[in-house]
Amino acid sequence: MADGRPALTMVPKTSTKVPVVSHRVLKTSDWFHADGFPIAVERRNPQEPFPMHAHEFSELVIITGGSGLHVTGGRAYPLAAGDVFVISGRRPHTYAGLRRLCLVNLLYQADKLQWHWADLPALAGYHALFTLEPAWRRRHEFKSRLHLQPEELRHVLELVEALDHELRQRSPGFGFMATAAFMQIIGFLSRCYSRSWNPDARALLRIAETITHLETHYHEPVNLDTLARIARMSKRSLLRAFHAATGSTPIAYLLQLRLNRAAHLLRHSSQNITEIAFATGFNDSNYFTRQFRQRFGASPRQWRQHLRAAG
Ligand code: RM4
Ligand code: NI
Repeated sequence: MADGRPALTMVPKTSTKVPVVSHRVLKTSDWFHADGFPIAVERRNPQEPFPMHAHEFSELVIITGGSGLHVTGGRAYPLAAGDVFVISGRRPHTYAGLRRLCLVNLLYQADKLQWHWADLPALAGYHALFTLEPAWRRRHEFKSRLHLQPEELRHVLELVEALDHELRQRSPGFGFMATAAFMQIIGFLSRCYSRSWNPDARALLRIAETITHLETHYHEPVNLDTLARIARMSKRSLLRAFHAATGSTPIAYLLQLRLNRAAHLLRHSSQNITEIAFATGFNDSNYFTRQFRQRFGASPRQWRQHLRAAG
């Protein structure tokens, strides 16, 4: 185990326990082009043994063939062609039991990409794929991962090829085209997730639907009864599930959304502070100002003045 790989040779049907080993952290500067563009494609045909690691960036993995185990959080999960999952940088992971496991890694720097855009947050599969499944991987034993049908896999690989082509050419406009291709991949995979029929994925989608409800109704009063009805759960179970998945309560999540939206309007609109408070679902502008100060360390007025002064 000198290289950090657990000694596993058998491929079991469900997850198995494996020892937790130390890991290194892959650096953004080693894996992305020197021009700083925040998306890279790495194909592994096949994946060679690679020690336990985490990254400064995130990784979307598409399994294209062969078999092996995804090892993370002290567990090992069997992989097959069509499996798709997200590894946010901080989680140590590796592969084991490799039998010509082939995959595509889409490496991306989430903080540099403006992809949380247009109506993507209204797509339940997006929250399930990028937030909920990674958070619930262990609890759901990886059973809620996205699994593509063969024609879906074929299609996404075509999109990956278009992305890869732009990144190889790097001709003027490549950043625009590659970002567009990446967004198509994200949108397509999120829709595939929304169509999942497996019960564990459906369970995550019900929580994801409460998130999309918050994302699209933040400017209206939202109550827990409505969310519980959407999730088809008791309020108690919803609170527990929501917290396990997002680390927050629906109300705190909503407040966060409203404040972020308000910060955006302070910057990009000419509406006054009371108008912005109402437009983002606050019905009391004093309460809004208090919450805003707590979150951003400045009052809405100071925040706006500061941004204007900074140009
Ligand atoms: C490795 C392996 C890792 C990935 C790096 C970029 O071969 O697939 O998971 O993070 O490539
Ligand atoms: Ni990795």
